[in-house]
Amino acid sequence: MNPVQGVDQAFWYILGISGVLLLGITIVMIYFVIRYRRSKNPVPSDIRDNYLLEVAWTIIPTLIALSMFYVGWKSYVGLRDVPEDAMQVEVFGQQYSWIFVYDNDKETENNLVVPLGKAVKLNITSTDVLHSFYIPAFRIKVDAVKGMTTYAWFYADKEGEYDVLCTEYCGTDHSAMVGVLKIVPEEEYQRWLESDEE
Ligand SMILES: [Cu+2]
Repeated sequence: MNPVQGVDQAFWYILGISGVLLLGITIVMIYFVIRYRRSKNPVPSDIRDNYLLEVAWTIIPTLIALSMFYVGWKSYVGLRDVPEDAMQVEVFGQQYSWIFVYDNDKETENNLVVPLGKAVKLNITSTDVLHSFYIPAFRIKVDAVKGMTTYAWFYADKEGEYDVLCTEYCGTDHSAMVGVLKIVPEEEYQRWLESDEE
């Protein structure tokens, strides 16, 4: 599965459960406030020990929490498991731009071009301070740390242009540390890769 779908599924699943709980708890709370208000129910009943109820309210929320963990874990594994045929690009974060280096030593600034239909692995590091490499459209966000290589991957399945951002405050021009990801047809990519065009 494309990790974008995995992340979105986890998001909607957790949001959905949160919504159901919010509604359910609020409705029951409002009902109790009205039904058991002092004028209707002046003497509170003293209820003790309900074995079945206690087991139910322990087990059901545990299962719900575990199911959220499972959906989240699956999406995380999707983001970390790089397909073997992925092409690789080296990424350097620096104050204040992203540098991309290709197999043939072509180097670009703030301009990541990849061919349509390919899995792309980005090997990410920093030349100075902490940055964070972020492409919202592909749900990837990974720290760029000096002296360490982290990675992210995405499946370039839609032609177009997408934002590349730094999402870790890295200095005065952090907000200007913006690049673009261009997904283009294979032939156009090859032509670009061999050319001097940035
Ligand atoms: Cu930065």
